[in-house]
Amino acid sequence: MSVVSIEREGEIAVVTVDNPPVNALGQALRQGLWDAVATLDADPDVRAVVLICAGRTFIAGADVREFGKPPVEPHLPDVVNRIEGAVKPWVAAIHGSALGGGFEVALGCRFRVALDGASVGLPEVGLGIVPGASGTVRTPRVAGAAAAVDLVTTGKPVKAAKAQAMGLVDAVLSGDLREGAIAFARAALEAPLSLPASERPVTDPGAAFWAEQQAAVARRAKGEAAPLRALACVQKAVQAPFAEALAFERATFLDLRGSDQAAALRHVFFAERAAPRPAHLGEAKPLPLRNAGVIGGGTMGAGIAAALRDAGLPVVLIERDAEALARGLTNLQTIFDGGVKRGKLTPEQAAARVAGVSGATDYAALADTDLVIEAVFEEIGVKRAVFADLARHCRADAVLATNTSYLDPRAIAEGLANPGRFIGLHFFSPANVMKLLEIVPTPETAPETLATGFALARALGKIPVQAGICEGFIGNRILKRYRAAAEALVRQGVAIAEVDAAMRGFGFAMGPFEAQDLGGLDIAFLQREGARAAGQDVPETLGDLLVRAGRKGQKTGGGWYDYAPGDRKPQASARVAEVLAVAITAGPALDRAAIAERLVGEMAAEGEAILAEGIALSPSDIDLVEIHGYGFPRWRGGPMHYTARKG
Ligand code: 3H9
Repeated sequence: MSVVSIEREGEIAVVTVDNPPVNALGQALRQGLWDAVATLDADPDVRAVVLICAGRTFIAGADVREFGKPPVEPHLPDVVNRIEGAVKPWVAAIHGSALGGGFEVALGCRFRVALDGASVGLPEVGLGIVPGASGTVRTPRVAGAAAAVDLVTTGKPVKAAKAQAMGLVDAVLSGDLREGAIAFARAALEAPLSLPASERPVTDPGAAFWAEQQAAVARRAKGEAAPLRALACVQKAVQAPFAEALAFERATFLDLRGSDQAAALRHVFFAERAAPRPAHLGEAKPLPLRNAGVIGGGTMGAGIAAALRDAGLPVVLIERDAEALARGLTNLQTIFDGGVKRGKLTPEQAAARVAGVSGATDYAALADTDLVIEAVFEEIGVKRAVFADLARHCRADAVLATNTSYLDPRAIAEGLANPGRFIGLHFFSPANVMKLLEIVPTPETAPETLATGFALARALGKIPVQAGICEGFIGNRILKRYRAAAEALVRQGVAIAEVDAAMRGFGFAMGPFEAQDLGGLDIAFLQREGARAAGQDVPETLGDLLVRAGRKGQKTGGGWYDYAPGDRKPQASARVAEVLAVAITAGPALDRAAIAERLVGEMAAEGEAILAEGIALSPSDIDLVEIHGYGFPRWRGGPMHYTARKG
């Protein structure tokens, strides 16, 4: 079947694009649109054309799968120009999302109408590129320079109503889009046509505006190249004739398309889309998820409960006594209050989220719960006692999950009746914000339980990654190696601040030592002490020396750095130098790039070991863990992609 079909409604032709799943602009679709212009221009009975899409969305953009290959004609900028140059005016009828090349096609149309709920945008910077088919050139001509800068440098789509207010779409429709768009086209024919986008005048906001935008975009972009290049395209579009600006945009697009950053971001794009539905789940069906229970209302438990509420699930929160329960409910309230303060929730929405949580101290409240997630203290005895209680009170088919980050889930589930329903679901703090969910089945976990873990991740909007059982699973195991490698550099004389600066330079928001100061050095210390007490041979770390000297991080006024009271700015510490002196010997000097290469190489090496042991199922899963759980810069693609590409 053709991806483009044409029907007539009197003097209006309707061109329907049907290229599942998202109507991406592959070669066949570009050709189909190209031919449709010629067909309809030649038809004397047609006076206007409605361009509409079948399926879940309007054209969602260029086909990203074609980006690694040589471009094939007709090229998209030519298709867009041809639609704009058609003798009959085209009306884009948008539902779902008109993104990237999809929105550029819509900009080639004389009019754009959108269903309420639809969105439009130019998300190309998220793929390490700039719009390549006139998005940066036509957008300022329909919506002005400031709106164009916002759209192309952030990549964030805007909803129909806002798009209309910005001038990006001409009308917002509700009800039947096809009928509404045909009626719009008929009415448009009654009035003089507006100018095509390429011929509209545009005002240059002036040098001060561009300087300000450059500073702001550079600050946000950190090491990412595309946002500043996109800004340069908009500036060119405002200051140069249309054709010259189009050529500039195209050259920038082609240059970036072959860049390391674009390859990395494409890798992440496909990894993220593949993660929620891994092929190995096969036919296993998830169990129904109508409600959930959370055991423990501490930071982690409250965060998990908030995430469940954000997804609309009613939650029962269990604590051991009334006082602890009150604290847990307060923690939840604080999370939703924060949402209101940041403008993410209305006070009514926050109230509804809180109202959907019922607190209890008696496990009997979980009698009809589909899924229970345990988030209590990391101590095996405490956790086992929780699961013994759950086994007594929950339905035999309820999924029972532990949020442990270090303990062996098999040991937690020991003796549990129906062990097929047990699974590890490792959230990252704050659990209502962080996107990563490590899903840890035991050898006895049933396929339906595993499928339910993935279904939960989809419902919560999280990125699920399956992990095998080992200490720290995927993420914390790599973190341990990363920290050890960072300490090894300090032992050979590299300054602590140099290591942190190197990793910030690489693209992390924080270096390994600053991050430990923020989170606290004591948790990992206590784990090592626990292992030592259990007879394991755990070598003394530099972190141990600091904790023993009373330096647990920012909360004690100092860790790897000193902090002035009330100030989070790390200051080099004479006391730290004194405490660590016994362990430091002078070694070869390393520049920051070499430090970052060393540490990322160590992460990738641990990733290789994890793969060889079957703890992770693919290198891209490891990349997702590092990007979504540990702040690895997305535009570097994750440690596995980065290291493989360097060869
Ligand atoms: C561009 O347009 C450049 C131009 O300026 C210049 C050109 C010259 N290509 O996300 P989902 C697949 S750059 C190929 O789960 P949803 C995706 O892999 C592009 N495939 O759906 C998945 O495949 P599978 C700018 C694509 O309903 C399936 O579609 N555009 C593309 O949750 C479903 O995806 C963008 O960046 C693509 N462009 O969300 C938009 N997009 O089923 C990217 C998706 O095999 N797309 N796939 O796993 C999206 O944001 C979402 O897909 C969308 C739907 C919001 C549209």
